[in-house]
Amino acid sequence: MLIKKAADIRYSEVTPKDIYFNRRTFLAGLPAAFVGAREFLSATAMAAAPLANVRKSPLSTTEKVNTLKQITNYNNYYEFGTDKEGVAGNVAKFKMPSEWVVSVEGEVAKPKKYSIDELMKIAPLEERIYRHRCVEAWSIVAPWIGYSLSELLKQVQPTSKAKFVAFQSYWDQSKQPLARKEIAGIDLPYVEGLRLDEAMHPLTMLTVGLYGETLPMQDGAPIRLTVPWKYGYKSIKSLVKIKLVSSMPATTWNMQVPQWYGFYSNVNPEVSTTRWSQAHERRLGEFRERPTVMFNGYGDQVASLYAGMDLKKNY
Ligand SMILES: Nc1nc2c(c(=O)[nH]1)N[C@H]1C(S)=C(S)[C@@H](COP(=O)(O)O)O[C@H]1N2
Ligand SMILES: [Mo]
Repeated sequence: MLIKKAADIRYSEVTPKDIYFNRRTFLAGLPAAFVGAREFLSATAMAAAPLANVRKSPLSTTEKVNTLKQITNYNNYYEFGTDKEGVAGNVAKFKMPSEWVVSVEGEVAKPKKYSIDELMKIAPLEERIYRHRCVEAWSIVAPWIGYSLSELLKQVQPTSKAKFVAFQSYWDQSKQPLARKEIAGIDLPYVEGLRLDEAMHPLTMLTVGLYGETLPMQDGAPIRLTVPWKYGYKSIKSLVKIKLVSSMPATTWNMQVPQWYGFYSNVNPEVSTTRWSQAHERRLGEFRERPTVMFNGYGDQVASLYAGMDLKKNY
């Protein structure tokens, strides 16, 4: 985030949105056994696997969706380099561990280490078309697949001491040679956090898929967080730990530049603490800027979480 400005976005050729529907038609033609009852080939396979029995969500926006090509070739994922257009190429060399485990722990009655197969079955999968707003003033609209994080948190039963949720990303320097502070410019592993009520909000999503298939590595495979009313850096990728805690946890960008990046990081056009003005944003693939909307347009659903709070102070 310290490297490139929004003006550096290269509007390279973009596949038509049709590719999505072509893929759909293609998937529809596959034998049932292959697509099968929420069949999930393997989180460890690099190739995207189709996800079946995905319901449409009423939480989706009807705005024009960005193409798969746009969403998977312009990424912030510093463990794989700081060049947004280079992440897609860098992940190709990465070999995911064959057993991916997400530990859900801390202030919970029932801590548990979940396999990806278990996580795929916590709740029915939904396609949710969300706006995503990066603090660098670019935005996308993406058809994520997953379910509300609250479904998982309910299973582990937070204790009365649980007030926040701390998240941690996968980090293994031997497999991610660019994931070093001297290159990434940030301390690793990447960590994030939410207040418990924010984490329990139905919009807060555990995301396992994109465009009908398992999540591409550059977008945070095999499982990530998606918090659509906050700046994109809150949506932490490739989760390995979810810990319920009693006090506000440390978060990566806040530790890095505290005067720029607060804990809450709600999208707010009136607060521009960073070197990017937050008043406007540019949707990937569009030329004209558009005004930024408070809470990224999710105010009706989330504003009540912050009743009585000074959002200029608590940025
Ligand atoms: N582990 C990890 N998660 C991360 C990041 C990162 O560098 N590492 N970047 C964040 C930022 S700044 C943004 S904008 C989003 C980008 O998600 P996308 O590449 O899927 O659009 O991921 C967020 N999650
Ligand atoms: Mo971002």
